[in-house]
Amino acid sequence: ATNRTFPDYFKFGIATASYQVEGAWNEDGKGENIWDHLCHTNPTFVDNGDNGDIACDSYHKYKEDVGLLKDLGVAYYRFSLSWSRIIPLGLAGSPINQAGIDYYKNLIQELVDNGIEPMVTIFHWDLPETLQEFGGFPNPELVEHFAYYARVVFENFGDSVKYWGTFNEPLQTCHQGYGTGTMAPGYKSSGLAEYKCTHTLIKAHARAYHIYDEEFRPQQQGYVGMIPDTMWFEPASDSPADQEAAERALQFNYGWYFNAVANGNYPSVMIERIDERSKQQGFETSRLPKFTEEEIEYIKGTYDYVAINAYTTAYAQAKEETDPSVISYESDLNVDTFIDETWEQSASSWLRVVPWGLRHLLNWLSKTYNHPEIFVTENGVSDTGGLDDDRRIYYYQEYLSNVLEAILDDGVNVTRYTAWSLLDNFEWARGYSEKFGMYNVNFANPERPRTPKASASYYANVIASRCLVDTC
Ligand code: GCO
Repeated sequence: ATNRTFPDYFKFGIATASYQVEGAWNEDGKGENIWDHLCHTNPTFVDNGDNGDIACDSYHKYKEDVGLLKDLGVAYYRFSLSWSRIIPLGLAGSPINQAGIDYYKNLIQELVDNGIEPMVTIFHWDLPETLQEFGGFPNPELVEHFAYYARVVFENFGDSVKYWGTFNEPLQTCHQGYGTGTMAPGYKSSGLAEYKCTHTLIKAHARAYHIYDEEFRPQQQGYVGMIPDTMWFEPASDSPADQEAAERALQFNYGWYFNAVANGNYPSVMIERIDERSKQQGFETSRLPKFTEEEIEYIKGTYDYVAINAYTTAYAQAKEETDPSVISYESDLNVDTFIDETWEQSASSWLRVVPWGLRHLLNWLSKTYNHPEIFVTENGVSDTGGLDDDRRIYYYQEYLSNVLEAILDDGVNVTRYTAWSLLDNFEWARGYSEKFGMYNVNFANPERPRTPKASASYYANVIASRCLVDTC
């Protein structure tokens, strides 16, 4: 790792998400969400039949969590709001749950009192179940429901919250939620419903951005963005075909969302390929929905910062065109990916440790979106447990070193870094088996005690010294 130091303006934070840590799934008027529903009705979906009913119990232990944040010395805490805790039915115009509002007001106040800035994700996957019964994100009416929710949260929390993220990893919401069916609501419709999902979601994002702009920004003076994710795709060779394949993979993963936010529309490579394949498949209109000119104008530029959740890397290689009879997102993209077996494996099948990938990705973002301010909104690694998490320390040290090199050597304007995660927590379909926390949580104990791992003191040191090694 480099022995240079992070600039003074650079901020370190750490993240969690409502369903993964809060618990209290049916307390104080909270409505059911799609993860509650999935865990309760289909327990084999999640490893060990785990669920988020209690999770880390952060709903009751938020003061203790803020104490841990204080120990780390982070500048900010990125957490998400549970839609159905605030609006139990999720529907526009439906009742607001004051106890839910109060919970987040208390958490925010506790943060502010401790000098920690709240950075709030409005939606991190826990859609109110009622909205799923209306079809979920593939239903365009969700734009209105989300707009109602966004207005409620800006109104209630916007005096203290200056950094907002509308949607966390929308790729996973749409691709895994409605494409592969590997995340709630577990709906499988690859190459079909997932495109409709994204269409709604982008309009909902733009709507929330404009609501903020028009009704809240003048007094609240904050920043609103979307929080998409991608892995880095490294061309398998320097052949033009492999380079194109890698770029196409980035566009289908990140550009699907952020090209829309930045430029108002899907990446042209997606439009061309999906239009063409849809035609070959006999569809009357493309499987990729179209934005009108007016919508393009409305969506374009709806961000105040560029965010990236990134964990890992794969090689991307060109491949023969897939038979047009196959309708799927994967064949619309049509890229082979593979990894280097020597890359260290984490406890998550999809996560190999490839520190240089993050530097390449930050450079790609900077170049592709015109040298914006960039926040790393998630980065971290899983293991199977234990307090001596030296591989996690190694991960943070090397990934942060690449962030610093991107800043100092490549001139990329990265101003924030957010570790995932504060606590071991509910890792979606993997339940509690994959641990991402800097603090261990004993899930066998109803008190859910937290214990710092070695990585917590490493990160606290980095934050205090702005340095990754002993010798800055
Ligand atoms: C996200 C992430 C987190 C995961 C983390 C490790 O959507 O922000 O999926 O919720 O826990 O990425 O997989």
